Amino acid sequence: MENILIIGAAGQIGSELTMELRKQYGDGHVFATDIKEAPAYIKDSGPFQLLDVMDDRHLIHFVIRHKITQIYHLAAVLSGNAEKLPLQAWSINMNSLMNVLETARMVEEVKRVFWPSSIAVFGPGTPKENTPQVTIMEPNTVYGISKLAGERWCEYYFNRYGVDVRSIRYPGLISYKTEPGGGTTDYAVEIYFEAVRKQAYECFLGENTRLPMMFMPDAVSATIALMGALQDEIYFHNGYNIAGFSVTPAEIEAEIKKYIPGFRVTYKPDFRQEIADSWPDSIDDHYARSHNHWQNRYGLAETTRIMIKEISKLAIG
Ligand code: AKB
Repeated sequence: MENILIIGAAGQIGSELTMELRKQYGDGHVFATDIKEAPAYIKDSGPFQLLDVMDDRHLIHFVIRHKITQIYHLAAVLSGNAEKLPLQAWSINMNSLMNVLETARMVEEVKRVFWPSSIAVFGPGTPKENTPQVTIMEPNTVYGISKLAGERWCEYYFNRYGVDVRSIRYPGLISYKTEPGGGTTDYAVEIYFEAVRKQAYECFLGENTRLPMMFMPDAVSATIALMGALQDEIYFHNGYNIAGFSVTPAEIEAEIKKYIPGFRVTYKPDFRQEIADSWPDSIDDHYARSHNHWQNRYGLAETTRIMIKEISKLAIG
């Protein structure tokens, strides 16, 4: 029997992953935690508790008390916010990961750990098109440096202590249930909400900034496929490249205009433009597809159709 701990369950990925894992493992076996309150659907469908992953003693007690067998550690300071407070972001991103890895090393019942990496591990020197799994990695953002260091630690804990930690280099994630906060790819969520709410959006990236993106159901299925794979199918314990579609703000704008013809976007790049310019345009993910038996389902057109439909429902209430 599996007992699963989700750290960061109130966040963009956590809120959707928690619900999917509850379907698969049973509501009572998926323990949602966060430092902030979670949405009602998380609290009403299974156990939820406030937990600060920076508090290592509380974390280990929680894991022992609830006989946790798998940990999903999803809490992080994203790229834009990390540039505003570099030392705090470094401390939170690294120390929280170390607390989770140490807990998994010490508590024998913990069999598997998931920790999200990001396309931010790549840098200006990385090939931009179809970025390979193994390539030059010289990130120049605090967030990217913390993700690359985290990848190295994950692999170290696997090689040295046998902690079965698995990871995905998420692209920008597009979703309507919980909005992200503090990331560079956040524009690709905001643009849909503002299109429905105000028919206007001021974009903080330039119109031709191409970045890899993915619709949340694909990210959730990739994560579950990776965590369900047999141990000898997992070759990379640092982080798998995964790809959905590659898109610019202007292309999303054009797609949204098919539903909201009066939608207007103005482009006013800020400090996040430089971050976006250092990341890949598109990703080669053939290892994730063959090792984890996973395939993405959503492109820009289908993502846009669903985003507009679901956000319109939310707007009506
Ligand atoms: C961010 O923009 O910081 C994140 C990411 C790509 O990891 N969404």
